Amino acid sequence: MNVPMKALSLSVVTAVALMGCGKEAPPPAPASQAAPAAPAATVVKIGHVGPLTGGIAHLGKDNENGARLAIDEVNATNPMIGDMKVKFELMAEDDQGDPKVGNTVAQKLVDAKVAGIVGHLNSGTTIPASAIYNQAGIPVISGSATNPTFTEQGFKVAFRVVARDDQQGPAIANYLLQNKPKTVAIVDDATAYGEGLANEVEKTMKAAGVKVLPREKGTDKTVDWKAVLTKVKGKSPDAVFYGGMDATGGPLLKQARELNMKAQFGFGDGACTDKMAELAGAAAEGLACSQAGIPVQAAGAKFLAAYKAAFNIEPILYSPFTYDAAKLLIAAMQKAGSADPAKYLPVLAESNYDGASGNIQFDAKGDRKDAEITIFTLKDGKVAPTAIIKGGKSLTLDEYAKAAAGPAK
Ligand code: ABU
Repeated sequence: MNVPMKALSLSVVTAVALMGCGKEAPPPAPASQAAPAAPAATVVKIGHVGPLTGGIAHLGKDNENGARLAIDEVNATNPMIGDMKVKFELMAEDDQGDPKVGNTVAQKLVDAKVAGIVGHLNSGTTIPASAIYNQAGIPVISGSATNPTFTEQGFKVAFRVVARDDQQGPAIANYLLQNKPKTVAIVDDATAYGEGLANEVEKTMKAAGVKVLPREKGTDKTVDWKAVLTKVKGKSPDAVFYGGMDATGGPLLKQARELNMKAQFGFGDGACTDKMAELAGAAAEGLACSQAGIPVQAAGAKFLAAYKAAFNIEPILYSPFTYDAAKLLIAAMQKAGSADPAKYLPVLAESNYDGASGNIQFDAKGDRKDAEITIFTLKDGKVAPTAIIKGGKSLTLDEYAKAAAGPAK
């Protein structure tokens, strides 16, 4: 369904002159003497959704920071859409990583007449919420949801700027296969992301002739993995893959080493952060993990410096991607000369944008063309990139930068 321009209800910013330092403001000048009012800016709302509470709130905040930085930067340029002066406003919402809350928040953003959405963080919230955005005709770009279903529903409004789990799963599985495991255990957190990624890893392992043990499961809140791990240890796997986020993966790895498990561990992007060392301590050393894009340290230098200056912390994982997602929405509106989703959506679909995470173009499904996958190992308490896979080639960080495939900004 298309949303007509007038339905966007773009409100007018009221300019408020701050009258000096605790002193009372002088009486207003008579209308005849007043300086001509500056042209008012029209507010264009952009939604961001991710978990801002719970175990992965740090990742939700990182994603939100990326979108906020993009919007603040654009606002500082006195942006225009066509001949209209605009101010972009971020409506940042917490979906707690819960699909039901995600749907409630999605409806809230639709009711607030946002022009576009960056989010959600989790595949399990993004997939159902995308049906609500699709119904309303509002574009949604996720900077982190990797489950293929998001862009397999035929929704013209759905886009992602990271790779998919049917690309990431084979990549991390093939990395683990280099050690020639004979038996592999796979554990997941029963979410759309964790289970879906685990399925992709299992497919690749089985195709390589590896014996895969019956699947073990937890939830996205499990922090006591002892029963699962004791069962797995009894079958002596050479490698263990976990599909889940860092808040649950950290305790899993710590408890595995406490049980003296020697297997090689491999995780996906949701658990491929420096938080692993914080949660698992020395047990995290040697972990192999993947991310569905370039490593954060390979993001554009301008972005990295601006993020640090704005938030006084380093970006964690997918903030370069949510930064790009917000800028993509805005660039499409400006190119289309309209914040009406029906008008700028076709322009967004044809984006050719050089962002902090590299060049972004979408395929017909809304997936990022030629998306990178990075393989990391955890060393000295940090996830360190060992290979960036692009276009079927495996590159070191230096080779990637030299190949001019890197971000332009
Ligand atoms: N891709 C990792 C975390 C987000 C998700 O897909 O659920």
